[in-house]
Amino acid sequence: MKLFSFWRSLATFRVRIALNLKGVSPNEVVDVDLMKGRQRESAFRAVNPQMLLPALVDDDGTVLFQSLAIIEYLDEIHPQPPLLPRDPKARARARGLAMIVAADSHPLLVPRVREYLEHELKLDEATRTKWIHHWIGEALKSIETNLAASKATGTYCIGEAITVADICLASQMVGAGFFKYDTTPFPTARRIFDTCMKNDAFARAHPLKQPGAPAAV
Ligand SMILES: N[C@@H](CCC(=O)N[C@@H](CS)C(=O)NCC(=O)O)C(=O)O
Repeated sequence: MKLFSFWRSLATFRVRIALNLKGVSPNEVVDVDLMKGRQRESAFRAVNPQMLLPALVDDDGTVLFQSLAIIEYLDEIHPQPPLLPRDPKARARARGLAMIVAADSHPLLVPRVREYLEHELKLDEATRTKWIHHWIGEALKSIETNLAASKATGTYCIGEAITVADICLASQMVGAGFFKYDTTPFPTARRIFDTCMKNDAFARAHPLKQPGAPAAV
């Protein structure tokens, strides 16, 4: 397996957590520097025409893209420990919480969007930060309200087992930190995030633990 990755990529962080939880190590990690725009160069465009990280190339050459699709694939080929609950309603809940992050919040913050705001719409830095904080906050408010109100919430987003919802929550919280967004109004999300980050699979996957990462953002 070959993982196309960049230290700062939150979507790749999600996949790294899943790989670690499953005890799978890619044979090769290929660095694609998003800060230098390497995702748009032909070498990576040939791997993922969407020009987004992560991409995971399986041993037979199949290219997988989109973090949630990759995580579900890993869950299917390495069923233990499961990353989705068995119960259909709990499964839908785990996917729903995950998608608040991966489908509705994170895509609004990524380099291509930030660059569009800056270079095409000519928004100044303060306005761009306002945009980023708005969408981080919208997701965290809905996640916090949802988690705090649900009997399903336990040590983790869904009871006592780590699911894809916790993986996505971790990426949201780390992203909030990168963009200096205050998460103190979200105690349930913070509690679950803190618990997750004590797990070695999460801790080792942290963006700042990856090759090329700075000591702090
Ligand atoms: N929905 C995608 C998001 C992928 C994505 O936007 N990745 C970012 C890094 S976290 C990226 O490669 N951005 C490059 C760009 O915006 O040009 C997923 O979950 O995999």
